[in-house]
Amino acid sequence: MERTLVLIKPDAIANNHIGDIIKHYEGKGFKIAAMKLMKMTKEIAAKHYAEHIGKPFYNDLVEFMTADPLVAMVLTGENVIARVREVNGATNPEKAAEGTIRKLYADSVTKNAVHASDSPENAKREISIFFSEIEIVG
Ligand code: IDP
Ligand code: MG
Repeated sequence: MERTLVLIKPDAIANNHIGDIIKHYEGKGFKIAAMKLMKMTKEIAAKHYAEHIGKPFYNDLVEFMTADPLVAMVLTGENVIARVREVNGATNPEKAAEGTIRKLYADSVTKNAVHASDSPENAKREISIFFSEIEIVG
């Protein structure tokens, strides 16, 4: 069964949308294999967002992601990596399709409610940043 890393970002938590967002994933039949509420450190951010270091939005992104708690989770299911990104919607919520999590709950292109891995390689890499294998069931 495929695994992906999802983060419910600090804006969505501040707006009380943890339950709403989990409902979207459960509604699609994905299973939660690991989950925790935590704060992202600058060190974790630099690992997780390594591909974005040096981009114009990087500092604002890290500032936002490390300021307040987030929820990290591992979801499992068939083709879960691609399907969760569909459920999440486009990075920019103004361009996200109707009914997607970002369309419904995101504040802005940076404060866009959720993160999900974009490939099997990144899913494996990102999951290992947030969870040890014994914390993952399924
Ligand atoms: P993704 O989250 O849809 O995979 P990425 O391109 O991987 O999008 O960017 C990572 C995160 O960086 C986005 O989710 C968003 O929070 C932020 N971000 C991406 N592009 C921009 C931008 O052009 N301006 C501001 N923030 C951005
Ligand atoms: Mg990405």
